[in-house]
Amino acid sequence: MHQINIGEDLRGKNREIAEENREMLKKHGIFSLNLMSAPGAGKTSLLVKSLPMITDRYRIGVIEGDIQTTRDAERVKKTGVEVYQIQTGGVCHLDAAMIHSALHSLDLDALDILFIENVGNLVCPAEFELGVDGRVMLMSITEGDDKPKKYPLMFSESRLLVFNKIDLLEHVDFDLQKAKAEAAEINPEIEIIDLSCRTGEGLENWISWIEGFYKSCRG
Ligand SMILES: Nc1nc2c(ncn2[C@@H]2O[C@H](COP(=O)(O)OP(=O)(O)O)[C@@H](O)[C@H]2O)c(=O)[nH]1
Ligand SMILES: [Mg+2]
Repeated sequence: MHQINIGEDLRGKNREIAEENREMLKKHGIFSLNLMSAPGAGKTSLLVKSLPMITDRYRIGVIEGDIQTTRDAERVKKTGVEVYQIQTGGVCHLDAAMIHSALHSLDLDALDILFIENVGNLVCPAEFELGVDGRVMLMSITEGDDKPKKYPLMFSESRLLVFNKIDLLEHVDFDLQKAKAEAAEINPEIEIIDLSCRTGEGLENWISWIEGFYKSCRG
């Protein structure tokens, strides 16, 4: 019996469009990162805090993915960077086609770095390639140190794991070493940064990581 695997078909089509995005970004010399996390881990906070630290050196664009509202886009716009909002209307992740139409709306010749804030969700965003240089995952220490093994795909697909909200460590039962060990078991290559958007601790490391990776991708 002939069966069509809709999931595989969808992901195959997505991968093709992701490759077109990759080519388009490469052609314009744009370095790009896909930020993923559960809702509330601090993706928008990280952008708002760190973009002003690099806008003197790079021309930045941000694609904001949300199910509803333009709230995050409005927060990020205040930093003065170019922001494009995607409202998925219920879809729990960004896909390559959504990014493709965003790329056609942005002035790509005017950008050096593109950040994509994915929809807050620990599962679906990891399944859809967008065509970027790297994926970054944020996990806040209020989410529980058992999450890496419960949601392994996002950990295995990410190049960098940012543990955010470390200012709250003394208030929650979160074993940072245990969470790091689990993440490293899933993905031995993963790089890790401890950070607090609230106190600013770790922001310099995040900026150095971006610049190091940027240079390795774009010379
Ligand atoms: N205590 C603390 N709160 C944070 C930190 N980073 C973000 N938050 C708060 O967490 C909430 C969700 O942050 P947001 O950036 O909107 O998360 P997003 O949904 O991943 O974009 C907001 O109320 C932030 O002020 C942090 O490092 N420490
Ligand atoms: Mg957000």
